[in-house]
Amino acid sequence: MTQDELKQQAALRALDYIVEGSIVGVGTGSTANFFIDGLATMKDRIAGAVASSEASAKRLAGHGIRLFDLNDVDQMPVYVDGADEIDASLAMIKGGGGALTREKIVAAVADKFICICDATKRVECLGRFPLPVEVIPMARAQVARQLAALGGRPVLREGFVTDNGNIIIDVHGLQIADPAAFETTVDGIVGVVTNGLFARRGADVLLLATAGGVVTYE
Ligand code: ABF
Repeated sequence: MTQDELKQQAALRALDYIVEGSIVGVGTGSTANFFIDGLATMKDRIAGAVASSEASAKRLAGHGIRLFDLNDVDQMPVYVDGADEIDASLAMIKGGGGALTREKIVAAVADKFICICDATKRVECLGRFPLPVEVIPMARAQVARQLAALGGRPVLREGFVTDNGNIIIDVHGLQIADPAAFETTVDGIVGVVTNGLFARRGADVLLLATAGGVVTYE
C-alpha cells in the first residue's frame, strides 16, 4: 500500500468519530485533505466545519461544507488532524505545513483531538522532524538565538509567510525528552507566537494506518 493510501485509510476511519449534527474541527495537510473529502460524503449529517487554515477552508467550501468562524462556536466534539511526529503518549510535532497556530487554537476548543497518521509518523522520541516555531517577524534573530541556546539549530523557512502574516523557524537537531516542558519553554520566548509541540494537550485518539490495517490508540 502506498503512503497516500495509508493516509486515506486513517482519514476515513476518523469519520466514525463524527457526531451527527455537530460542527467539526478540521486540520491541515495531505492526510487532513483525505479527511475533508471523506467528510463531504456525510455533509448533510453535520452542521458544518471550522477550518485550521485558508487551504482547508477552501477545500471544505469546494465540497459545499458550511464554514463557521471559530468565534461563533462554543462547542465542538472533535478536531481531526494529521501530525508530523507522534509518540507513545500521543504528544505530537505539528506545523510542517505551517498552520500550527490555527491548528492549536481550533484544537483547544474541541472536546477530542483525533490524530490521523500513517505509520511513518510514529516515533519513540520527538525531534527528528524539525520543530516548527511561528515567530513575529521583527523577533526573528532574537528568537533564533534563544532556540540555539536550547540546543537546537534554527533555520528560517525561506519564502514562507503563515496565514497570520508571521514567519516560521524550523528547529533541527532536537531530541525532546519532556515534550510538555519543552513546549512551555519555547512558548516562553518573547516573539514566539506558537510552537509545533502539541504535548500539554496531545491527541486523545490516534488512528495509525499500518500495512495490517488501522490501529487505534487512546
Ligand atoms: C498538519 O499537516 C500539520 O500540523 C502537519 O504539519 C501536517 C501533516 O502532514 P501530512 O498529513 O501532509 O503528512 O496536520
